[in-house]
Amino acid sequence: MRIDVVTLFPEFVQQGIGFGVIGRAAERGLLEVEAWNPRDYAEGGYRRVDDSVCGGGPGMVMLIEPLRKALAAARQAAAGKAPVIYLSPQGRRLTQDKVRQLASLPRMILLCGRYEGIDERLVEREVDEELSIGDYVLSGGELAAAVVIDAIGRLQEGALGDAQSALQDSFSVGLLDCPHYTRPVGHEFGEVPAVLLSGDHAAVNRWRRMQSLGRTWLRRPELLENLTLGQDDQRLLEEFKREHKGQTHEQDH
Ligand code: 9WO
Repeated sequence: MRIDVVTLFPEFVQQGIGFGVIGRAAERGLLEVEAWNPRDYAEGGYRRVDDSVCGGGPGMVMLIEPLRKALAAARQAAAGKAPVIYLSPQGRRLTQDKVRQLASLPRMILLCGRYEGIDERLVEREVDEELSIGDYVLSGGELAAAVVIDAIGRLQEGALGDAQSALQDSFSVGLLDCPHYTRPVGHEFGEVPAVLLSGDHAAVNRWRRMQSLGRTWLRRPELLENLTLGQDDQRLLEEFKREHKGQTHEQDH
């Protein structure tokens, strides 16, 4: 997959893909990321990329022309249709389902804003989709773009060592992940749950499923409402609830 990123801070985005699973995916050519700086397409000695907000008020808005030219350059750099995705708090929320859809595309263009954002006329004419990674405001779209690249990059065929890993991800089945442990089995902080040392794979799988269901119930009950649990899952969740008597859905702190 190829991802072109239009950003005033190319290094910012490139930094996000240098390490671990995504770094290896990039090294192996599974993922190609190139940045395009609107500053390089700006006019005049000052190479202006922003101007004051129409209607007054503090802050600056990114100019149409440098962004339009950077987008055109990004589009021409590789063959194939590429959706332009603008990262902003006004976008639709990114979910793992959406990540999976995007991961199946051959290419896309991520547009990062700075300041108060970009001129809405550019959004209307050049942006196919506005995406948010969560309900908070950053100082620009770059970290959000890095999040999208990371989430998509690790799903590229061959990026994860174990082909099963992506299937077992938290959220791939709509549930939170179970807890994990490693050695030593006995530690000052406590013991590893005995079932994980039993060698009984069926029992281990049941325990993990119960933990996933239970944690989802405790921490993200709204996720369970979107699922229809089978009879086995319902029993496991009831067992978890019995063992966690007294605990209830976590309230807002
Ligand atoms: C700035 C601002 C200042 C005063 C009052 C409200 C304000 N909103 C913004 C604003 O949204 N600035 C954005 C900064 C403009 C677009 C790029 N920026 C951005 C993207 N911040 N946060 C994101 C983002 C992207 C995706 N998912 C979550 C957040």
